[in-house]
Amino acid sequence: MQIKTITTHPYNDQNPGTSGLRKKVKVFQQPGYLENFVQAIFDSLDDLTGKILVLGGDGRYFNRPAIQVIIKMAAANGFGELIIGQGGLLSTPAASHIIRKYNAFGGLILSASHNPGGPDEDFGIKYNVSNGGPAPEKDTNAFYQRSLVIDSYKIASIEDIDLDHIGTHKIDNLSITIIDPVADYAELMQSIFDFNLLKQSISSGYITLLFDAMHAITGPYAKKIFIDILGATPDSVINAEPLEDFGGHHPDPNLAHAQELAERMFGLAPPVFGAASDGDGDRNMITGSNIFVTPSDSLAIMAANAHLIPAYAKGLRGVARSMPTSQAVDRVAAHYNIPCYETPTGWKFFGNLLDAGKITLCGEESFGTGSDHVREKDGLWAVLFWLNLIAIKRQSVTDIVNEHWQKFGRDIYCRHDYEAVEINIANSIVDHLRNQLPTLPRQTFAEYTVKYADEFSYEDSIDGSISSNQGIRIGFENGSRIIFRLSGTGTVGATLRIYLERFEADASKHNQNAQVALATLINLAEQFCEIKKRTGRTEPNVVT
Ligand code: VG1
Ligand code: CO
Repeated sequence: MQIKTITTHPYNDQNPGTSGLRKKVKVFQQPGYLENFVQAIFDSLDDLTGKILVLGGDGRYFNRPAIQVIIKMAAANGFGELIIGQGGLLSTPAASHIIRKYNAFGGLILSASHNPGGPDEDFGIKYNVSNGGPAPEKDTNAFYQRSLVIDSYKIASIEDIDLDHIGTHKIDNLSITIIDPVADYAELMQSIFDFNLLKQSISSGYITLLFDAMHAITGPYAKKIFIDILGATPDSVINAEPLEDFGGHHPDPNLAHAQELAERMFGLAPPVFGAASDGDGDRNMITGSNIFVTPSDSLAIMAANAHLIPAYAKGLRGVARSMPTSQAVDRVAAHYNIPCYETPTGWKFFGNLLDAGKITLCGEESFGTGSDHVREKDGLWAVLFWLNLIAIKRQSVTDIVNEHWQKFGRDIYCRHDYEAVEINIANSIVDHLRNQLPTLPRQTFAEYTVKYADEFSYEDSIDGSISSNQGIRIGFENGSRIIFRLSGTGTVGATLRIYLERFEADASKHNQNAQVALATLINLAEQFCEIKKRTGRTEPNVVT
């Protein structure tokens, strides 16, 4: 195999965010842009000679040409084996599983997750390490530092590989295997959940379900698992064909973007259960007939009922949530007397806790839940978890949620996103918030007295690493919180996220609309951050 060394010049913007490097496709199409970042990753890794690399993406525009480039670069850099999903496809949780199952050195996942796709939209790439999880911050920092000084990359002169047929190609000492992207994952799911019970519940008509794959990666996985294996009717999975532009939509599973699903679940004669997943298959939205389950509640409910699921029958070792996620799961952990960890936003912070066996279940408010079965959040796993719960408890989604609130109280929660804010204004908002932090404690606003006001900093209990500036927190004496963070996954301007929560113990007040119940906190948040005043906007772009 002939290997070429190509001279390149560094780009100064290849700093990975919350989950890999995400940029507009046009940015990735600049000469050497993708190659530089991939070479920066390879240069930063310990000896990769002869090792296994897993490769796949969510099928968005630029997925295929990027995979061909990465194959040639992985060949030139000395990997021994490449495992690639057929068609260049792998969901993020499936990639995590395949890295673990085949003892790979790592994997490259091509995705910008819930961001839109197409020639004028977003692309992304992230590296996962040998535990199957996203590279920790020390690695992503190393990739960035390397990208700033890179002056050449290596690429092999080989033909494009046929990605569409399963099989193995041998080129000198390199073997490239194209695998079925779904099979290993479907097998893993069958080892976790009670598939016989699920089959019965679905075939008897007790559970009717609707899954919206949003024209993203989960289509083939959902068809295989729900229709082929579990026997659901073919119309149970909608928007199942992965499209390079996701049909022109945001593959973001929330009530705003999963519109078709929302209309059915809140329309006439809705199915018992409805769910959606995002671009790369790691997020989940859970709904039932006329009910939407807030992701923070979903995490808490899963934790409270996990012992009913075969794989978790022995109980949970501990749980973790990202800092802005509501404290609902903390109450469950306290009830079962298991540890509850609070980490910064992003799945990479759960990896060490999972590896050390300190937690079994973890999640984020951003529609992400997962367990120690892989090292990524996992959309279809969460859907199967809920289906299994409904089948065992023989209760509707509404009853499961209400029963949980009655037992634990309700953490009323919502998130407001202000997208594409001009960077200077966003920074001025953060500075303004920071400046107020020292003076806020002990001040009272309506019925809220500030208990603490700070910037979240996290010390990893396993490796001692410290991650600072992970969001501004204002906590009140009654347990309520307002949190402000700038997103690390956007590609246009800055996105300010405002997270609001308030605990309600009184069951007679549990069925309130969250926006109404949180109105005082929403006004307080504006008083603190002045986003409306400073941008002239009247409302957030997305409310979840
Ligand atoms: C967002 C979410 C975060 C999640 C991340 C990656 O990050 O808030 O909880 O881990 O996306 O998810 P940010 O920095 O924009 O708030 V995914 O499904 O986009 O890979
Ligand atoms: Co995702």
